[in-house]
Amino acid sequence: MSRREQPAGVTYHGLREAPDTSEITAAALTAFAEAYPDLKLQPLVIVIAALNEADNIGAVLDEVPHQIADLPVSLLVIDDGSTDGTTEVAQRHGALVCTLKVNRGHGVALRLGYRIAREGGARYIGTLDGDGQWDPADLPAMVALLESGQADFVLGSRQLGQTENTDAFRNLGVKFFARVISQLTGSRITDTSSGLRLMQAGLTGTVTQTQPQYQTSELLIGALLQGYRVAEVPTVMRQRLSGESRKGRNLAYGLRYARVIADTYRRERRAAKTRPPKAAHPPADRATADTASASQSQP
Ligand SMILES: Nc1nc2c(ncn2[C@@H]2O[C@H](COP(=O)(O)OP(=O)(O)OP(=O)(O)O)[C@@H](O)[C@H]2O)c(=O)[nH]1
Ligand SMILES: [Mg+2]
Repeated sequence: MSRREQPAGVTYHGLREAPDTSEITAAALTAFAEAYPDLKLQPLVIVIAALNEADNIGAVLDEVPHQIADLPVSLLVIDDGSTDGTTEVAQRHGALVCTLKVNRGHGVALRLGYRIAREGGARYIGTLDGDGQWDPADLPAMVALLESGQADFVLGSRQLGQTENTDAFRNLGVKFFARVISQLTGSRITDTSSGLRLMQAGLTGTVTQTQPQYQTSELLIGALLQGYRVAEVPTVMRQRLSGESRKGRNLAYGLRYARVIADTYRRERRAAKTRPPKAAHPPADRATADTASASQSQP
């Protein structure tokens, strides 16, 4: 069966976008624009990609305050080809929902969300997962780091905080990849695959992103090597509210994750060589990063 004929309900696992991705996302955008003709987004947009999270997404959405650190919040769910009614549940719980007809991957779904948020005028974009693992209670501290000009991109770190995940292999992987990315980029990062993130909206448009699934490290490495300042705050990563990880087996996941890191690093190093000097295109309005957790790349 060709990828084009992939039926609804099957998860896309390729390391490159499926050939029909732009067609599928364009159809989703058109339907979204028709569903929300007078869309007005708030300055802070929380983007949640969800694949078959009907049992969890309601609680996730209910937990996010309408206002975070004085910023009004819009909730935007990208339903990534779910077959369990995720879209309807998310709508009932107050989110704007953009629905992909078939699953095209976590990265594709998030990029669609970033685009809608940017084009809708968001100042900051945050991410959470649709399974309740990341706690929005940490968002005010993250907003403060952006608002005070100390960072452009803030990660919630389970390593600085705590994880309730008891999978030793997965926890070792988190530590290992943090070391690898820290070594490669010259910036101390402790959690490279956090789903709790907050960033300047513009960053999502200037960092190259192509990964259908393994999007966290691609965005992070790209941002660091472009000179964006990345900070971390401690967070507690919880257990999934219900259901199984959508990520597949640990070893295959780890190997694919490693490959994405290597490919992204090579690509971004090459791009850095042809980029104009940093001062000519500062990524964002900035002051000197001075927190213990803030780091800046030395590309
Ligand atoms: N894995 C995966 N997740 C997707 C996809 N599209 C959207 N998602 C959502 O992305 C979020 C993260 O997926 P999870 O499978 O929980 O992955 P994870 O949190 O990194 O890994 P675990 O710690 O094993 O839960 C969830 O909200 C999913 O519903 C997809 O194609 N694949
Ligand atoms: Mg999860």
